[in-house]
Amino acid sequence: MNRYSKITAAFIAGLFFTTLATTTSAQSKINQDSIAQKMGWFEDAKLGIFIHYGIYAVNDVSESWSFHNKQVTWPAYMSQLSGFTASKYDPTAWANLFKEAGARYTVITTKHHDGVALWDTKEKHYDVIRNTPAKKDLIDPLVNALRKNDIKVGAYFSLIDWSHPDYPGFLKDSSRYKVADDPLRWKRFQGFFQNQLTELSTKFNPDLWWFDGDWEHSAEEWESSKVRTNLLAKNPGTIINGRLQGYGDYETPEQNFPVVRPSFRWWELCMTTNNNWGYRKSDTNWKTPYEIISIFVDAVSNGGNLLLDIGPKEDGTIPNEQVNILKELGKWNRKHGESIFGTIGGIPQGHFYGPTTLSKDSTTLYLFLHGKTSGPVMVKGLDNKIKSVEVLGNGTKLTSKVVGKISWSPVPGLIYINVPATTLDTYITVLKVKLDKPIKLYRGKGGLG
Ligand code: H79
Repeated sequence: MNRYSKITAAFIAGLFFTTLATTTSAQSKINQDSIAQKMGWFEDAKLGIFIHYGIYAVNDVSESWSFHNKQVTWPAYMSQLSGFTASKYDPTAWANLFKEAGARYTVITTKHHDGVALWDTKEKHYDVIRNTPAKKDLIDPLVNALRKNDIKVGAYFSLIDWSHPDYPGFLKDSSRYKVADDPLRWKRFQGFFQNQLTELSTKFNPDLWWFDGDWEHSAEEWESSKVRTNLLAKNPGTIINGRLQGYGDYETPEQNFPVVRPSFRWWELCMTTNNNWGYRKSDTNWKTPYEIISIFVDAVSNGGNLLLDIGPKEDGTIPNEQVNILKELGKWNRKHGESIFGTIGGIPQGHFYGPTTLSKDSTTLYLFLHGKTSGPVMVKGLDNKIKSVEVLGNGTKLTSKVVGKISWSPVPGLIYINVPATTLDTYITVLKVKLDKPIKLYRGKGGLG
C-alpha cells in the first residue's frame, strides 16, 4: 500500500549529515530518542531479504489478495493447502544464500492475510503442520539457520486474517460483521491474535516485527499499544515496523521509490524482484541485477534500507532468477560493501549527478557511477581538500582537478575526477573520495552571496 504518499518533501539542506529526528505517522506515539540505540543494527544493515512463502505458491495465484479480490473463490484458494509440500525445504541453503547476497536481516511471512500459519501454532486455525502435507514447522529451522549465520530474524505477521471466522473482513466489499455490532466476537479475535503473537515472541524472540494490514482497523481495535508493550517486555531490543497504527519504529514504503530524500529517520523500501510477492510461475517480469543494485544504492544513499523480496516455490526451492539476482548482488556487495554497510545517507542532490553515501565520520565520500559512466565526472560545492580518490574494489588511484576556483570567492571550485573506462564495474562503479576533514558543502546560489 502506498504509505509513501504521506511523505513530505522535507530534505533540510545543511542538516543532511546530522541526525534527522522527525516525527512520522508510524512513530507518532513513540519517543524517538528512546529507540535510537536499538535501531543501531537496522541503520547499518542496509539489506534485508523478505520471504513470502505460503500456500499461494501452489496454483500461480497472488498471496491472499486473489481470493479477497475474488479472482478465485476462497475454497479454491484454500484447496492449495493439499498441494503445499515443502518437500525440498532447505533453510540452511536459504540462509547461506542470503549471507552470500550480503543481507543482514530477513523477514519471513509467519502468517499472511489468508491466515495460514507457518509455525506450530497452538491456536485452532489454519497452519502448515496440521493442514498441509508439509506437516512441519517451517519457521523454527529457518530461525536457527539464520542465527547460525548472524542474520537477524524478522517475523512478518498479518494482523488481517480473512479466513478467521471471528475476523470482520473477508471478501472485497463485504464483511462478516461490524466490530461495533458484536464487540465480544471482536474480543475473541483479539485474544486469538494476541495469543499468536505471544507464541511467536516466546518461541522465536524475533529481532524485528513486520506487521501488515493495520489499515483495516484502528490502533484501539488492534490494541496497538498493548501489542507494542508486550513485545518489548519480552525483548526490549526488538524493532517494530510502522504498520501498527502509530506504534511502530520505522516507515515501510512498499514498491514506491523516493525521489527526494525522506525526512524519516528510519525507513525501508520493500520491493519484489518481479511483479509478485509470492511465487507465480506466470510472472516472468524479472528486474535485472543491475536494476536491483541501482535501486538498492538509491535507497541507501537516501538513508534507507532495501528489503528485497523472494517468493519460494511450494516445495521450498527458490526460483533460479531470484538465486541469480541474490548472487550477483552478493558479488557486487563483496567488492563495494565498504560504501554501503555501516555508512550514512549521502549528500543532497545537485552536488553530484548520482547517488552518494558517507562514512559515519563523514570524511569519506562515496560516489556511485550508474551505467557505464566514464571520463571526467564532476562534484560541485565541495568545500574540502581531496586527499585521494580510488576505484573501490580494485584499488585504482584516480586523479582529480579543481576547476574555476576564484581566490576571493567563498564558492568552491568544481572538482573533476577522471574515470578510465577500463576501471568500470559490470554494474555500478564506486569512487572512494577521501577528504581532509568532515565534509563541508557550499549550498549557496553562486555569485557574490
Ligand atoms: O505482503 C505483501 C502484500 O500482500 C501486502 N504487503 C506486502 C508486503 C500488501 N499490502 N497492501 N497491498 C499489498 C496493497 C494494497 C493496497 C490497498 Fe488499500 C488495500 C488498496 C486498497 C486496500 C490501503 C487501504 C491502501 C488503500 C486502502
